[in-house]
Amino acid sequence: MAVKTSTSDALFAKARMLMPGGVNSPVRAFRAVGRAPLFIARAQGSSLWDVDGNVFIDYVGSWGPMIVGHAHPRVLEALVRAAGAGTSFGAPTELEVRMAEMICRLVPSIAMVRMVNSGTEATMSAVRLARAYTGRTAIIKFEGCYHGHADSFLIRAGSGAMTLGVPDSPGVPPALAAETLIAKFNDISSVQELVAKKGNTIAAVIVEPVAGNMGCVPPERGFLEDLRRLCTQENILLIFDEVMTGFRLAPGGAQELYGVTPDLTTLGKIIGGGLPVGAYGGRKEIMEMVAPSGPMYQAGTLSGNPLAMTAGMETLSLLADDATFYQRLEKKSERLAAGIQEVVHSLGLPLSYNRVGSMATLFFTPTRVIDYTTALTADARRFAVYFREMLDRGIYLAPSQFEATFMSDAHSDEDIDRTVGASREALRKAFS
Ligand code: KE4
Repeated sequence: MAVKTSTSDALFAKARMLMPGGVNSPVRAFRAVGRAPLFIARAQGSSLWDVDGNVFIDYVGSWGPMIVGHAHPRVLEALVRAAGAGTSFGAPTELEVRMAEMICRLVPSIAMVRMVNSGTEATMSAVRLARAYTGRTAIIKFEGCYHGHADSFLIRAGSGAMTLGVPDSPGVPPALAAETLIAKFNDISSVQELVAKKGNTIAAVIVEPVAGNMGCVPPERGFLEDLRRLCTQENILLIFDEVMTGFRLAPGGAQELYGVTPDLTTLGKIIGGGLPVGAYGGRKEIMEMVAPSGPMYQAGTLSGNPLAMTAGMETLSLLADDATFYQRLEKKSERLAAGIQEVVHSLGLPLSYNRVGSMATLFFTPTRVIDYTTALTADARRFAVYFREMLDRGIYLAPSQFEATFMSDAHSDEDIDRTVGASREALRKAFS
């Protein structure tokens, strides 16, 4: 039964007059799933309530940050306490020292870190730093990977750009776009070819170690190791964009899970516990190039904001200080994966499922999705039917075939079993 959404619809009509597409980030507009977006009133644990009073089990989790669940009491308490002391000073605080200590402890490849306000700021700054450190100008990214909306990344980008079919954005100067070389995810020979042609102009390779922005696409065995070896031998910096995977796949992120060490790491999402935070960091001799200790300039009025540091540190301590956190998350994620795959198998449907830890995607293609090309074989229209049918059954998925869904510690077995039951009915509808 379709959810009642008259209040959301009225708000959306007003929003469209005031904000491009009625949203502050494109993928929220539900353009790819053929219905208007829901306006959210509040969230708690694994649940979202929209402004019409409908309640949903949430698998977006603000696109990754809400790994401990929405409105966690410890995070809220800490935030209230911090806000009472003031919301921003534009001056150093002890909180930033403690956050930096925590990041360097959890991610050993980060010997020095700079806090910023978004994942885009983190990746944009990391690329500028790589260019400054190497004196080179070109970068390699992978088609279908998304590193935020800085000019250099909007070439064959994933996430909303891929969802809306605009992987290359207008407004990016051709001269700058030419400095972004495109390789194929999971295809080391495509990287070797670029290095053979342009090796001594390439400052960095930036990669999502587990791609989450063309849907969830794991690295094939040896891919990350080959990238590491190639970058080392060519004096190219390897940047792991762990904005999505950081603190999600393990306390030390994908680099801990796969045992591959990048030169620089970018972080976001979970590190802010739902408040705007990003970070970039790595080897000291690289990071000391960043102003004011070095000549590479990067700054931010609200970088290291005390409220964002508080929410982030409280969230990180809930992960890092809980010996069974990641086992619990894996059990929940495996329960959902097994349930969905059993439904797909019992209905004999031509779908494939990718999962790494608590990030996963059900692809509407029988093809095993290993890169942008295979991701594009998915039937996004049929996915849209599935999305709408799940929404009508109280399950809030990522509104795009080319995004990952996220499990949190707040999801119960009952939530998961309800999701599996709803997927059986929704898949029947999508294939009827
Ligand atoms: P932000 O600037 O949106 O904080 O982070 C950009 C970014 C960088 N790197 C990776 C691997 C990312 O996944 C992201 C942002 N992810 C998307 C969702 N796939 C954000 C959602 C949105 O654009 O609204």
